[in-house]
Amino acid sequence: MTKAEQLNSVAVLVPGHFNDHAVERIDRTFRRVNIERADPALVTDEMRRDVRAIASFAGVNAALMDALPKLELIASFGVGYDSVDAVHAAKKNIMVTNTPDVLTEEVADTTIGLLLNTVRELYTAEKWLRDGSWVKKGNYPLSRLTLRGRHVGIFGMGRIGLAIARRLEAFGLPVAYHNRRKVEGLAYQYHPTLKGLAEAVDTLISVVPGGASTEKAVNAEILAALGANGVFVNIGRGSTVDEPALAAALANGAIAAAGLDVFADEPNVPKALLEAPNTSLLPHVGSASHHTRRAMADLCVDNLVSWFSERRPLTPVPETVNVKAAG
Ligand code: A2R
Repeated sequence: MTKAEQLNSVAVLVPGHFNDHAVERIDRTFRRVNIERADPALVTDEMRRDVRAIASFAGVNAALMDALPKLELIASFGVGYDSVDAVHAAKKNIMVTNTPDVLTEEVADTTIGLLLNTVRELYTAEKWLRDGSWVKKGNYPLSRLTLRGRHVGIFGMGRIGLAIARRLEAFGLPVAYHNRRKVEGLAYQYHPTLKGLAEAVDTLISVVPGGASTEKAVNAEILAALGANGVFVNIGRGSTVDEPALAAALANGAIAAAGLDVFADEPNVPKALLEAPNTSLLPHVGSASHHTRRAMADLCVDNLVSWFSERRPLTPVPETVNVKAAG
């Protein structure tokens, strides 16, 4: 069997709708097996016998891994992989890969757009022009908030956090951050606690991964510490925020405004956030351009190719770095 024929015989499970470019590349190289959603109840005997990899946007839980005894690799599409049980995968010697770096600049760009839109009300101002209010009522009211004079705190100074910080420097804004560990050699002010960071700044940008360690970390106490002039922006994961507490803080003036690209139960957005006059809301579009999604698709499929031809991953997640390919 040639190498190409060998790869062609590898069954790759693709749950639900997937990126078109990734699907094209998988079809050219592997044998794609579709399943309506990532649900172990839908696994057939044939899948149980053949499937060696999953390529997915969606979460992969322990039960789905357990239902596929030949599974070697989960190639997750996106940098955040909190919906994949990577700890369980490591225990079962299953490799998990994600798509870091290739989306960093796009997500940082979106963050700046969302921040500006939140403080300068650009969406509402454009609606004012389009609905004829400019002609009928005159100038759009001055924005209550501004970026000028703000002090920004980044919760999650990783790859994307740093790209956001660099952009904010160009805007002339001081930056501080909170991670579990200080980043050596980085000049931005470090705060060992999220509360300490929130107290020190008036603009908080959350770009941490989802999962247990960040679950509802941005709560009523953190928002109160941010203060009445506070602006909160979330580009990381919705699970990081206590959404009812955020809605209350926006309603009672504990903070001034919020810009959100991610939500706890997507695509459902709490009514209180939808109806609040001081929110700017996006449907999880941080990395969502053709350019960047294509680069993510390529990295996702390159991980499949590397694993099944070289027996090594390109971008393993930390939990599975020690997983070794058999044979
Ligand atoms: O805590 P550290 O030293 O591991 O720093 C990471 C920080 N981080 C946290 N900070 C405070 N409390 C936590 N429980 C916590 N967990 C993680 O978040 C690190 O500086 C940052 C994540 O950076 P990277 O791993 O480089 O990820 P990247 O590419 O910036 O993407 C961040 C997230 C994704 O996971 C998606 O949820 C979203 O942005 O697209």
